[in-house]
Amino acid sequence: MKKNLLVLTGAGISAESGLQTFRDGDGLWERHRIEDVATPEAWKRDPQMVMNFYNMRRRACNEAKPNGAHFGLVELEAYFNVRIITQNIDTLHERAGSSQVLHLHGSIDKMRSEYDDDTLYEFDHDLRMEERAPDGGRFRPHVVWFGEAVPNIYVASEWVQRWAEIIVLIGSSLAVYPAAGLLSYAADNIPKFVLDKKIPPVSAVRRLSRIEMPAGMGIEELKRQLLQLL
Ligand code: BV8
Repeated sequence: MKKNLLVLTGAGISAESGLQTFRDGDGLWERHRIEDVATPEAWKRDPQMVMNFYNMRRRACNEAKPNGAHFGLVELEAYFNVRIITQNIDTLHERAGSSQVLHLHGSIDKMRSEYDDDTLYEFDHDLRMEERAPDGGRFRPHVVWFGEAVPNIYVASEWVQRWAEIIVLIGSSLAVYPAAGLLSYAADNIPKFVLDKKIPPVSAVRRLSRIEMPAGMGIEELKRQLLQLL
């Protein structure tokens, strides 16, 4: 019987695919703080600027390729039931072949009408201001902006508290809530691993193994340690 392995990922797992993380550099884009660009207020104030930001992100995501860390998680599906909860809006986990991926903060390949949160449209090209959804609403990226609720946090918390038998955190600074709080819901007695170029503040987490390496290289060490649990 395969054990349930839950993997929480952040921008760091996509860094070696060439995608900018939020913390590397100075967290700025065109001299704006990301928190000031990725908000409903920014969208109301200057929709063109916000659209340019997401068109730039979508082009970068489309050009990026999954890296060894993404593929390593796919390989683990032979030994574990693997579910991934990602904060990333890129779809590199899916493109690598992972079969169960939950996007906490949405995904860059989808749009929705400003009038309807539930109908999603696949989008792989630059959005132009004059484009409208069939219901006449302006298109907006299907991502969770700062200040917006995180609808998938409830499912994510269930997976952490009720489903996970092993938890792995890869490439997140644990700076953004409520995503950052997920690890704290995990049962004390289950084994946990953190793989990061620079281990984030996780001192309060019990039964934690630290692998302080870039994800593309550290994934092999992570797999070695996980397979010892079989
Ligand atoms: C909400 C989608 C309420 C958009 C994103 C004060 C205190 C606490 C909380 C708050 C506060 N003020 C405001 C808040 C709440 C706010 C928040 O947490 N703000 C932060 C800035 C303090 N949160 C929210 O607003 C959330 N909503 O609270 O709603 C509510 C409830 C009901 C009704 C209405 C409202 C919504 C937050 C979601 C925002 N959207 N993304 C987009 O992407 O454009 S967040 C975005 O930033 C990501 O999704 C991710 O979550 C976060 C970045 O974090 P990481 O992924 O960890 O990346 P980071 O760059 O930080 O770190 C990279 C890591 O990788 C590092 O550890 C680094 O060492 C490592 N690394 C780098 N290279 C490598 C590597 N590791 C391995 N290998 C490498 N090669």
